[in-house]
Amino acid sequence: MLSEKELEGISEQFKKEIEKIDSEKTLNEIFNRYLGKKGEITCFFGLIKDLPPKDKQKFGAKLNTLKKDFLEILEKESEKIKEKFNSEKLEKESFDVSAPGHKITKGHLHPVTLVRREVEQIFRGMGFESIEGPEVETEWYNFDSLNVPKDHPARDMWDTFWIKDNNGQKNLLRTHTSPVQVRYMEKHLPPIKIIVPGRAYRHEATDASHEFQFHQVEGLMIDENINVANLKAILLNFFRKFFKKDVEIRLRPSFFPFTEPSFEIDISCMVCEGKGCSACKKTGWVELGGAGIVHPNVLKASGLNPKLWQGFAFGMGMDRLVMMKYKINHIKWFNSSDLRFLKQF
Ligand code: FA5
Repeated sequence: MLSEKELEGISEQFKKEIEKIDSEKTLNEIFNRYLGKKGEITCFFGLIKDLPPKDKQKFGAKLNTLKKDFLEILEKESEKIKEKFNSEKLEKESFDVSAPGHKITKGHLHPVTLVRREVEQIFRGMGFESIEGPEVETEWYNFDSLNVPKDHPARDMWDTFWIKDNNGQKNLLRTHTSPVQVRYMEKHLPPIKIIVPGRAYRHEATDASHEFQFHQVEGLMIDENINVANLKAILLNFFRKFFKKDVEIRLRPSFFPFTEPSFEIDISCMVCEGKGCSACKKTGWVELGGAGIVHPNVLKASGLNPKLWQGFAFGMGMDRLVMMKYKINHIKWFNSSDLRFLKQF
């Protein structure tokens, strides 16, 4: 039965219980007991409808005031609990503001990235632009456009990761950076002076100088009269700047379907200064990449007239450049994530 006496009783009882609050848990219990879904005040609201009309408004107002007072009191108690909790936490966590802080260790660039940036900088100084191309390549760009038709034995030089066909096109992880030559020449008229640093992939048995995933830097220079002497001058200038030494280079006759004539680029061994050691297999020379004069068929496949334009291309192993520069004896270190190795750069 809803009466003034009843409400006064509840109010008294509430005030006594408030004194017992010492935690979030007891606070919630008291809230539920009075104001929760089945709390006493909530139930009283449900009784108003049975009162005679003259009492309805009176008790309704009283109950609302009571509810508001209860909520305010509980709110204040909640604040007190939070303050108590925070000051206890601070006491436990007190720290010495004068103690030296922990130094945050900084990451740094991978040696291959360092070398890539240096290579780009040196070539930029000679007027070459640095270009990128896709690592997932089509059969056309990786082989056919480079004068390597289907069933040509030269394809066997590159053990290949074929991946899913797309729109009837055979796709692969590019085996070298040379496809970017054609991609670039299709869209740009000579004079052309670009380098293309990037990853290449081959399904390869790995050893000290071979990985299945490695880096190359391609070079391409096309104009009216570019010849092997220009190639040699550019390479020599590059190597001398890169190794900061008087490096010798040797162009050894070789074969690539996309260049004619073709060469292997050798440099005098950096480890023994050309005298002969284990790194150069006692020859005094180390092979760094391939090069040559761009084959007329490649110019045609790119939409350029070979009667008007000619030039050279080269493709060097970037990992090999890093190995020579820092005298690293195995290519496996580059992807090993071994901090003992990486921290040296
Ligand atoms: C090529 O890839 C030609 N595209 C190079 C070229 C470009 C010739 C333009 C003519 C004109 P080759 O397969 O020889 O050629 O690779 C070139 C260089 O890449 C090698 O000399 C070597 O330094 C590096 N290389 C090749 N395979 C690997 C490998 N598995 N791991 C690390 N480096 C490699």
